[in-house]
Amino acid sequence: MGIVNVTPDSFSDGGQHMTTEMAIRHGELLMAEGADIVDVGGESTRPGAPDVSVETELARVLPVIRALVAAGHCVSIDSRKPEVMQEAIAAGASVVNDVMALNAAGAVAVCAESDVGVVLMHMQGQPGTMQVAPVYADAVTEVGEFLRSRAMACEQGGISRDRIALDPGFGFGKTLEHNLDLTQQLDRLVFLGYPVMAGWSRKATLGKLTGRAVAAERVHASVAAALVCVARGARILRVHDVAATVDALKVWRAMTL
Ligand code: HH2
Repeated sequence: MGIVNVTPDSFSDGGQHMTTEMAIRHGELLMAEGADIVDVGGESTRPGAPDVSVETELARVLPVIRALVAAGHCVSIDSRKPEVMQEAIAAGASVVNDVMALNAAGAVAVCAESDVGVVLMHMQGQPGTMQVAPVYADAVTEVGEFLRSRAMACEQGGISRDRIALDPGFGFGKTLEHNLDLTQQLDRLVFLGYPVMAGWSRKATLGKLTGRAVAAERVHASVAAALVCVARGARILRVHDVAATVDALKVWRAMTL
């Protein structure tokens, strides 16, 4: 899954794909580089990011979704707002990727009324404050229990099991240790029986591990993290650097299967 952030303030590529034309071109590039899905977002969820109105988010993402769908691509909408999900689905999006795991009122119903796939992500707290002091008794158990309960709520709400993927939400209300625990024990989330998505791409923990303060310089670290997640059973990788990740996966497959 390649990432297109149509935002001025995303943590690693904010402002780079801000106009509709730039965003469409970037989505086309990621698909040409080997992505299977392009994830379009109109609101940054980086720590401390300001909220964005429904109107602003729609104005950013809808023309991009329409163009990429018209070009035949599988498009995902990265949003936590049911209104945005609904319009994105009407515009042809086939996946809803939600950092709030469809917890907003009406989100499950909007997705259940269509045939979209959904990605349910774990986050502790809210983007504004989530990195202030995240606390868990046992991060892997708590994230697993949360994701399982959200998956059950979706199934009860009419989203069949085969439409659901789970994501531990690296960096969303988690310290470096929590992120590492979740990666080392990712197989415990895989064991829940849903495809698992991993989103390590360029994140701050990789900066801490490598000493790289600039997010765009974390490509090698991101590829390494992606491969570790694949080794632990992840089925979908959400990445900014599609070409590098696809090359690594090709070598991985040739040498391990
Ligand atoms: N990470 C980000 C946004 N959405 N969705 C899922 N399912 N998993 C993730 O790990 C995830 C996500 C943050 O990355 P990015 O979109 O590049 O940044 P921003 O939120 O600043 O736009």
